[in-house]
Amino acid sequence: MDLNDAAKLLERSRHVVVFTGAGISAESGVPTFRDALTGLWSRFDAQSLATAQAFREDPDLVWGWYEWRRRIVQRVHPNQGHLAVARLATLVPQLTVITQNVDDLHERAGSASPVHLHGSLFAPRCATCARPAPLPSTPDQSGEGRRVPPPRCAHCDGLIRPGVVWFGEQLPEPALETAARAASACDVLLTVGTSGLVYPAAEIPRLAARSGAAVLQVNPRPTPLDPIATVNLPGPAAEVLPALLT
Ligand code: BJW
Ligand code: ZN
Repeated sequence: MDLNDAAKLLERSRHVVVFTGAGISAESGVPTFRDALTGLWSRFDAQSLATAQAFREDPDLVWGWYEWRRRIVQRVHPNQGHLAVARLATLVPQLTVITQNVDDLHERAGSASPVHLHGSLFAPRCATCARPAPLPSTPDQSGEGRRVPPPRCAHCDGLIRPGVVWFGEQLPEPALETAARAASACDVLLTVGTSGLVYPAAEIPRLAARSGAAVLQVNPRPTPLDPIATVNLPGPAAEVLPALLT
């Protein structure tokens, strides 16, 4: 099967799930996690930044790191990959966008309500009482590796934490449920720019494959999802996705 066959599959499908990871935002200038030279985990230690324990031990370091990443996302723009995903919604009867990304580039490209499995950089909440908190309106104090003290909760004075899902934390139940339901009901799942290493999210394309859906994978590099993919479309998302829709 090649790009043309994959395009035909998409065209004829009734319910498409698009499952995205950091790779779809790479060409916008948002760093991925696991790419060898440019990935965040090649320069930063996940255990000291992306766990609840890290936040308890050094809230200023963790909050500062997420502020730095939020400011990067605010400065960049959706790319042709995000735009193609938004356009796909107008070409098939039903489309569900499921993203592991904590950026808002799908929304800004015009995808109505992507399911965020790993939360968002733009939805901070209280670490104590869990109430949502406003984004800081202070001028940008962030910078790579710079400590920034987190704001305090207006209700209970607890520390405000980033609204993302850290290692060892449960994924938001409604998001995971919606994703699992869509994956088991779709006829095509298009996985884009994910290493497929992080669970339970990586179960989503596997679930679709077990339920009989065709799995189309867009990624410049091999991933553990290669064996379940009906077709692998190697290349950057901002090139392959528009080509798939023409
Ligand atoms: C391009 C491109 C271009 C480049 N175009 N492509 C089973 C087995 C082993 C371990 C576990 C397991 N089940 C659970 C675990 C533990 C853990 C886990 O999965 N660990 C593995 C890493 C080993 N999972 C968890 O801890 C999860 N929680 C949990 O299991 O809770 C259980 C529980 C139960 C009951 C009570 C309490 C708990 C939570 C996982 C949360 C993950 N969080 C992060 C950070 C979010 C916050 C933040 O942003 O800082 O989410 S980690 C990071 O990885 C982030 C991403 O969403 C996630 C996935 O990464 P993604 O998107 O795939 O990016 P990369 O960088 O890995 O890959 C990029 C890809 O793009 C590459 O393939 C490139 O080739 C490609 N690419 N340029 C297209 N231009
Ligand atoms: Zn609170």
